Amino acid sequence: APAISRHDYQPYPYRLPRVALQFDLDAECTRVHARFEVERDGGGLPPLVLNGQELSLVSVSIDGTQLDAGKYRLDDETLTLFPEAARFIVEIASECRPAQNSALMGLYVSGESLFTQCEAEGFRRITWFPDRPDVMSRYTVTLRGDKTAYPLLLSNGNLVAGSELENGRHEAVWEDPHPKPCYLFALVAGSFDCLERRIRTGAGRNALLQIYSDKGSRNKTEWALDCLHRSVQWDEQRFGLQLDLDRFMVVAARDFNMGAMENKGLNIFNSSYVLAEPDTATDASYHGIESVIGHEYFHNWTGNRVTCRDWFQLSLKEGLTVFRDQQFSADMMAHGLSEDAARSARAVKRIDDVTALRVAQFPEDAGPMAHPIRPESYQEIANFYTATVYEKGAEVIRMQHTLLGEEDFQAGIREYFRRHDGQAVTCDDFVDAMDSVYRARHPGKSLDVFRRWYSQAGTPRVHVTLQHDADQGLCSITLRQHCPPVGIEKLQSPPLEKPPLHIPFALGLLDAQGQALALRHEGQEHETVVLDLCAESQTWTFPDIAERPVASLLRDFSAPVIVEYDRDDAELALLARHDTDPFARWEAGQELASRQLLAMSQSGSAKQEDAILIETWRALLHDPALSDAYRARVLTLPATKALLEKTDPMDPLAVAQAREDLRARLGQALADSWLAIYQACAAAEPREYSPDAVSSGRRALKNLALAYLAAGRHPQAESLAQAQYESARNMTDRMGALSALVGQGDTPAATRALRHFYEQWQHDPLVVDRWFALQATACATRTDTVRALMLHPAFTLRNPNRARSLIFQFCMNNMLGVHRPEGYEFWAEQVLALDALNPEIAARLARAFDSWARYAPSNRDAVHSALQRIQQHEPLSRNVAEIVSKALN
Ligand code: B3K
Ligand code: ZN
Repeated sequence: APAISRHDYQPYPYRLPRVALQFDLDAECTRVHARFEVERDGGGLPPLVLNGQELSLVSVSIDGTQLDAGKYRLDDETLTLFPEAARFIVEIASECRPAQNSALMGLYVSGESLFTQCEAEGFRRITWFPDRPDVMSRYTVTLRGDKTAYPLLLSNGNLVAGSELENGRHEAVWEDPHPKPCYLFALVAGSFDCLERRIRTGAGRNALLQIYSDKGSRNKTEWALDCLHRSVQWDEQRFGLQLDLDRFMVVAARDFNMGAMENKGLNIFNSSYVLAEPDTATDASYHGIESVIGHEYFHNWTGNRVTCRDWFQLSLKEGLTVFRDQQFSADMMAHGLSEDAARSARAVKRIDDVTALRVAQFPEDAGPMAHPIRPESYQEIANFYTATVYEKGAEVIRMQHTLLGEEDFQAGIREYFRRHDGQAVTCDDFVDAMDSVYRARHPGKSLDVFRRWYSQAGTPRVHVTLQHDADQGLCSITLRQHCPPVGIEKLQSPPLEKPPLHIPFALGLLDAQGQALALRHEGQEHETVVLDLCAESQTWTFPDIAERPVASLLRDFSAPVIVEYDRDDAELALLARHDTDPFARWEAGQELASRQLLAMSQSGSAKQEDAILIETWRALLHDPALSDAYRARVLTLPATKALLEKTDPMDPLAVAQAREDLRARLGQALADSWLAIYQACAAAEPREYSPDAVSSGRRALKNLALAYLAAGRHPQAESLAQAQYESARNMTDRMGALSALVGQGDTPAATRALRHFYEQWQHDPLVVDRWFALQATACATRTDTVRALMLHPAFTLRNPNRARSLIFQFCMNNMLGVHRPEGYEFWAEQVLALDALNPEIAARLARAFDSWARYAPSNRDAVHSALQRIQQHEPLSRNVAEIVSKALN
C-alpha cells in the first residue's frame, strides 16, 4: 500500500456543520440513513470525496434529488460526488453487516449487543463520510431497534426523545451539543445493568455518571464508578478542567480491540478495564482500571475539546493524556500518605511507568517500526497506536512539565485551551502554547531545540564523564549526547544528520558514605539539579566538593534516554543502599543485577561471583525505611526484554535462562529473609480488601517473596503456596499462589490447582483469561502446550482478550517457550489465522519479533523464514503487510 506522508496534509475543501444519522438496527443488516449539510468556503467546487468500506449503497441524493449511477463515482474505498453549488444537503442510505464484522471496527456485535469503534478510521464502515479528524460536526442520532433485544439505545450527548414504534421496536433520539470529528461518534444497543451516581461539579453543574455492563455485573462496576468520579474531581482540581456534559456514560464490552475509547460522553471500554471485585480482579487490574478510566475521561478535554488535525498528530492527544493519567494515578497512590510515604508511592508509579517504557518503547525505537512520536508517514494508521506515540509521547510532555514546573505548565495548558478550544490542531500548536509561557518566564530560553523530540526517532544516549579536582574542590560533569540511526534511517545514505535534542538531565551527587551533597547551580543550592543539555556536549562545574563524589544520574528518569557511565559495582551498591532519589536508587540496584545477568547469559554458567548483588539485595530486604511496594520493585530482577536491549547479538533463551537461574540463586541465598518477609506480610493481610498503595504494596512484596521461595525450591514453598491458594480472599493472592505453584512445573499440586481454578471460575471470562495467561507464560510451557490449550472449549481467536491471554502471552512474554523454530512457526500461523478475522489484532501479534535482526544467527534465520511465510500469504491485510514489509526491509 502507498505510504501517506505528514507533509501532504490538505485541509478538507468543505465544512459539514450538521449531521443527522438514523439507524435501523439489526445484527444481520443495519440500515443507516445519513443526512449532512455541506458548505464550501473558498472558491471553486472540488469533488466531494467520502470514505466508505464494506458498505452497500442503497441511495444517494443531493438536495432531495436522488442521483443516478452516472452522477457519482463509487469504488471500494470512496464515494465521490460532484457538487454544483456552494451549499447543499447530501443524503445517503446504506447498509452494513454487524454480525459479520470480526474486525471490531465500525458497527459490530459483542455478546447480544451492538457496539461501535470508530477511531481511527472505523466511521467509514458505518456510512460514507469524510472520515478524518479535522471535519467537525454537530450530530443528531436516531436509533431504532427491537425493544426486547435492544432495550437500551445509547449515543453521544443528551437523550432528547424516545418513542414506541410498531412491531415491538422503539426509538431514541440523541443530540450531542459539542461539534466533534466522526472518530468520536458512538452508539451502543443492548440490554445492560447500570450503576450510576449524580454528582455536582466544582462549577455547580449537575451531572449523571453511569457505568453500563452485562446483566448481572453491576456489583463489579463500583470501583470503576468511583474512579470516574475521582477523575472528574482531579481534572477540576489539578488542571482546572470541568466536565462539560450533563451525562457521562461508560459501557463495558467483552469484545474490544484495545483498552477503551473516549467517544464524547459515551466511552466504550474493554470489560477488563471496567469490571472488578476483590474475588476476581488483582491489584494490578484495579490500578489498570483507575488509569484507563482516568485516561478516557481526561481525553474529554485533551482529545475531544481540542482534537488532532490529522493522524500524524496522534501524540498531541495521546502523549498528553497518558501524561495526565500517570499524574492522576500517582496522586491517587500518594493520597492520604505522609510526605515520605507519598514520595515513595510516586516513585513506585514512576518505576512502573519507566519499566513499561523500557520493555515496550525502547525496543520499538531500536527496531524496524521506529518512528518519531509524530510519525512522518504510515501505510495503516492503526499500526501507529504505539508505545512511542503513547508512552514516549508522555515522556515528551513530562519533560516540558519538568522544564516549566507545575505552575507554568498549567499556565501553558490554559493558554493552549484559550487558543484552540473547539479546534483540530497540531503538536506544534501545543508546543507553541507552552513555549509562549516558557519564553515569558525565562528570558533568553525557548523550546526551539526541544521541538526536535517530535521529529526524531531513536533513544538518545547520554554519555557521562565526571572529573574531580581535589585541590580546588571542583567537580565537573560532562554530558555528551548522540542518537544512532534506527529503522529505515539506517538505509539512508549519506547517513541522516540527527541534531542534538534538549534533554533535561536531573543530577545529584553523594559523598562516599552516601550522604547527599549540596550542588550550587544558577545561584542556588540544591540536592538535585536539572541540567539543560541542548548541545552535543556540555560541561557543568560544581564548587565545594571536597572529595570525588558518587554521581546519581537521570534522577526520576528526567528524560527518555539511555545513560552511559563507566563505574564499578561498588558504586552501584552504594547508590542502591543510599541514594536519596528513590528512582535512581532503584535504578542502581537494577543495573547491578543487569550486569550479573548479562555475565551469566554470556558465560552460559550460573557460577558467577554474585556476592555484592546478594549483599545488596539482603540490605534492601531488611531496610525498614522502605515501603513494601517500593521494596517489591527494588527486589524484582530486570525484565528479560529490557536486558536483551543491552545485548548484541541477542540471545533470548540465554538471557531468559540466566534470569531464571539468578532468581533461584537469590531465592536460595536469602531464603530465611524471604520466609520472614512472607510471614510478616501474610500476617498483616486485613480481612477487608482494598487496592490502596499500602495494602497492594504489601501483597506485591508477599507474592514476590513466595515467588523467590518457589524459584529457590524452598522445602516449604509448595505448602505455603497451596495454603495461600486455599485461603485466598482476593484474586491477587490467589494468582500469586497459583503462579508460584505453576512455576514449579507440571507437579501434581500445580495440576490440581489449575483444574480447581478453572472449575471455580469458568463462568467469568476475565478470570478464564487469567487462567490461560498463566499457563501461556509458565516457564515449562512450549508450543505443544499452547496448541493443546487452543483446543480447550473456552478458547476462541475471535475474542481479542482470549487471543491475547493465550497466543500473545505465549509469543510475547514466554521467552523460554517461544524462541525456538517451532515457536516462530506457530507464531506465523497465528498471525495469519488472526489476520483473516481481525487485522488490527493480527498486526500487533506480527510485531512479536520486531528485534529479530539483532538475534543470534540461528534465531534470526528461523524468524526470517517465518516472516517470509507471512509476507507471501494471500490475502494479507494492509495492517500486517506494513509490519512485515518493514521487518524484512
Ligand atoms: N483513543 C483510543 C485508541 C483507539 C485506537 C484504535 N485503533 C484509546 C485511547 O488511547 O484512549
Ligand atoms: Zn488515549
